[in-house]
Amino acid sequence: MRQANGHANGHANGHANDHAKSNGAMKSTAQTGGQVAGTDHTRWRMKDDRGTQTWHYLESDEEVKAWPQSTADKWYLGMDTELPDLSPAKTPLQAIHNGLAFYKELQQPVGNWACEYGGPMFLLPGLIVTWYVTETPIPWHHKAEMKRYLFARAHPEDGGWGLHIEGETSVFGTAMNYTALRLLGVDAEDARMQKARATLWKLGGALKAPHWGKFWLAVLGVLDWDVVNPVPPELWLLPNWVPIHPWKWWVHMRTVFIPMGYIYSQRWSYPLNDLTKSLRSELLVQPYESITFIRHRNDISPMDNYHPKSLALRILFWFLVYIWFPYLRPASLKKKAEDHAWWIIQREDANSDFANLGPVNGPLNTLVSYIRQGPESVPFRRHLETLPEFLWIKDEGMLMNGTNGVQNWDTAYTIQAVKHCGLLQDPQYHDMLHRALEFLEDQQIPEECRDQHQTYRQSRKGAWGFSNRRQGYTVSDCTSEGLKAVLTLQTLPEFKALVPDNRLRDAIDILLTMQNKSGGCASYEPTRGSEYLEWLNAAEVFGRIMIEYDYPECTTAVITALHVFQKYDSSYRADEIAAFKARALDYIRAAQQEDGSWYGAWGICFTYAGMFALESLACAGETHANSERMRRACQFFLDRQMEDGGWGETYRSCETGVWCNHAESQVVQTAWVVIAMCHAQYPDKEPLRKALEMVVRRQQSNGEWLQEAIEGVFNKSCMISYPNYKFIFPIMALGMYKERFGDEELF
Ligand code: LAN
Repeated sequence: MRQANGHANGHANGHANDHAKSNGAMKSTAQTGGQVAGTDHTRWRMKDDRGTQTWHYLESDEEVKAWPQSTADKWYLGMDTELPDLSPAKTPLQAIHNGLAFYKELQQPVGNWACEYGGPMFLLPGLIVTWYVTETPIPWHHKAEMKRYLFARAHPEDGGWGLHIEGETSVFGTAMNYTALRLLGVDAEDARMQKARATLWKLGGALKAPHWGKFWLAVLGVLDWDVVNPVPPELWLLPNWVPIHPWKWWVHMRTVFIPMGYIYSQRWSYPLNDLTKSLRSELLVQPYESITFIRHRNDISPMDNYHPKSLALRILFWFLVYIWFPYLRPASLKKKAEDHAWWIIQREDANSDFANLGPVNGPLNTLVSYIRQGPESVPFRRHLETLPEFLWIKDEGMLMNGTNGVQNWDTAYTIQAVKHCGLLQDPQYHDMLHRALEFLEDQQIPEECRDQHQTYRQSRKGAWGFSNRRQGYTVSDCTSEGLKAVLTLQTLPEFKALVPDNRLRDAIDILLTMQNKSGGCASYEPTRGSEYLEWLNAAEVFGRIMIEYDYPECTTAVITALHVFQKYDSSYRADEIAAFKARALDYIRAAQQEDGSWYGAWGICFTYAGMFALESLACAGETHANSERMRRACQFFLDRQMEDGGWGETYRSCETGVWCNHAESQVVQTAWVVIAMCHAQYPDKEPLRKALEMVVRRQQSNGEWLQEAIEGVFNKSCMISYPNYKFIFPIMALGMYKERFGDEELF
């Protein structure tokens, strides 16, 4: 397997033990091959204001003095955390305490855990193009660190970039990141740029980019709009019953489609200047003037073509390009469609306080506000203020996160990890847990969206989202994990009941809306459209994006949340809850594959989904002893256990749907399997002991674990990092093993 970088996931966070003691910036610059001047990493601070996270660079010594760098900041930046060495762990409990001693120091004062959420390599360029075309100045320190990051993440051999940090070089990755570096001021004759360019040319140049790449380059004025397949905003004007109406699409697709449609409809481009003119010759293999752009709409490099466009979509595009736009579309309809798109955008901005659903529609909405209302307008200004919430800095430089953080998700999971260790009532963790509870209380979404139905939004009052309350999107499993975490803590005498019953019930009301006919649950909403909509998937680089699907992960979260709630309050909507659970469990059973496994959509891959599915089955009383399903699932894992006791699969499992062994076992995936087997009440201690021996041997003397391969995924083809998983899941696995087999020495 080729990797985009010398190391799997950067040594993103961690390696306190072998880390240079002094200035993080100097160390990282050396690590990444030098040449790009960085900033002084001792001057970066992360501010967490009720879950709104932003990075600040302190330029004066006074500021530095007044705002000391936290341990968490140092860890994010890959600097020495200076946390002490602890007595070496031999038993699960010792390893848990050591792990928590470190991890607890990473908690933010407001109660949540934070971390880098990088991996995708197509996000930062969208932001940089948006800043460039709106002539937004970029602070020098951001610029410097973004350059460092992009160079650090270039492929060591061919100098290009992939779709994500571990992916193979693609036209999308290379054309976009090359462009981003040029917009950040890097010279075209820089040796690394020459190398990247040669690679891009070998792949056929920017004409071979997928749809989203062509779109951004058209915005920049480097490609002609004719090369971009249509994004017709008038689809929003169709009656709701039409099967392809965008309200039925997966929420990420439709919220990206709205501003893209607006910009496409306007064919808005930045006026040509020397730089963009030069980019035309740098990114294209043939002279710009000689190209008939309209003929290259469907040109795409094989490296980028994960989901080739269907014949139906190509015919639809042909009709739109050659008939609809030139001959049929009345100007009044264009205006109506654009006005409507703008109206929805304004609602999305208002309902998320400009945080926006994600890092793609955030910059796009910014650009629409600029086009529509100008550089001085309030919406545009507000967008500029919130966009930095997507930025993150680490040892390698500055990147754009996949969301505006992981706040609720990692915090809810942390509480549950401690629960599985039986340590919720241990006074040394009281303060940490209390603050985590306070955070979750504060982040439950208190009200419905404005114009909820006209904007096709799912209910959200009582929900938790993945990141923070401001972003404001219900997620089925985030609501479930939030609810479980809250109930787990506040039903203990040591904690106050911060979330009152009516709000717990609101969360249940939300969950009860989330079930599909199949019994399964999807991510943000129940599935709205038919799977045939995948024929309209124009993004090429992603799979299964057009609609919501059933996920064993999300379904399990809901099942277990309902289960926990039933024990707490057996009267509220009891029959509906029971029926929901029964149907959801049937879905989980049906989703098991022949070989005993489940395919994971949000973590890599079978190890991740297996952990959830077995928790569901355990909830229904199935065990290794009484269930053939459980036995098959355990056997699937046993057959794949590695020499050293661990498990490891690569991201190729997600792309191909077939288990792909990693060259090395992975701490996080090993923990997932141990958790799964504990849920199954697997009777034989030995394979699990051996697995945890490996996990504990990899624990550092200060209690932390180091970053290994990337953990998460979305849309089958794009990987994303979950750096806190290396604490949460080993701790949870050690806890569950200890509860089951006792606290004897592991080795
Ligand atoms: C996420 C992150 C969290 C994730 C879980 C909660 C883990 C999952 O169980 C449900 C789905 C969800 C909420 C999820 C959906 C897709 C996201 C938002 C992401 C993987 C993070 C980034 C990704 C988003 C789509 C990235 C932007 C790219 C586009 C193609 C629009």
